Amino acid sequence: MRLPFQVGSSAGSSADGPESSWPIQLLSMAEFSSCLATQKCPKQSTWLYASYIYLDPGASPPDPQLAKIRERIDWSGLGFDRGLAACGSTLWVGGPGSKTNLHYDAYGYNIVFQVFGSKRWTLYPPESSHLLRPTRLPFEESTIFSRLSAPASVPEAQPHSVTLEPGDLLYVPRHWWHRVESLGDSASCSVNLWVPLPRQDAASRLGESLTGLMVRLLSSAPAAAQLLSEPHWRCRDDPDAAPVTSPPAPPAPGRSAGGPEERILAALVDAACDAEVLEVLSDKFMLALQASR
Ligand SMILES: O=C(O)CCC(=O)C(=O)O
Repeated sequence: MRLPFQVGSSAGSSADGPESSWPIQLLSMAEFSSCLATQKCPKQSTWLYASYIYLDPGASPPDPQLAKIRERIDWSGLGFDRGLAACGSTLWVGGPGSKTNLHYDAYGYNIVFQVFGSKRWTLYPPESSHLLRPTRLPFEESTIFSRLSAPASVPEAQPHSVTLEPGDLLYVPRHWWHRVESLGDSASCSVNLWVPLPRQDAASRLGESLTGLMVRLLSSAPAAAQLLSEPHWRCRDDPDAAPVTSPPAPPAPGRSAGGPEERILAALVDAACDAEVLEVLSDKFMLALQASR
């Protein structure tokens, strides 16, 4: 079995933003261990992280070794159905310095078990959201990243820090922001379980569906090209901007924007995905739906 390891840079880079897209290297566990042991690959200034490895057999082609890991996961001591919970678990295996940028998960709550190595979790309450500047681009249905590359510079966001050691269990309440980094010189491994809260999450799921719909509509070539060729889309603070002469190629959903038209489209999608806009849209959508019955 080979797992997709992100190869990140400890020194930070342009990819170290809210929507990091580190190169991926497929490695077996033996290759990963030997990389860490020899420090040849990666070099010391980089880190390796196999993150978000879903153990749900339906999420990826069935893998006998992942199935073996799944069989050994047992959350029943916490009252969860053994089989169901194991299928909903996710595996995280990283080398020294590996990390996950600041984000919150849109649904449910989270339980994390530290298997080996240690990790520092920095958590912020949902009330600090306005300080942490959520971004919705690229659109991803359940992980909402922060635009901040240095959240430590916002102490008023009330960070809570905890270090997980092997055998520790962490409960992450719904909508709490978190940033996670591996500590020390050895590898770390944790397993987590996102527990759905269907009643509380119903409104978020509707909002997310509408966001997805808007992103797809706005990113669909003819509609976006037509819309963005209108002169009023040119930035107000850039009156001399060259007119749009040819229909712009819209960015693929989930891609960062490049040229001016893509930036306008990106800003438009971002604005449309704003929580307040979505709340109004969800309410109006439900009313319209009821009226149409
Ligand atoms: O362990 C990590 O690096 C991140 C885990 C995480 O974001 C989560 O469990 O929601």
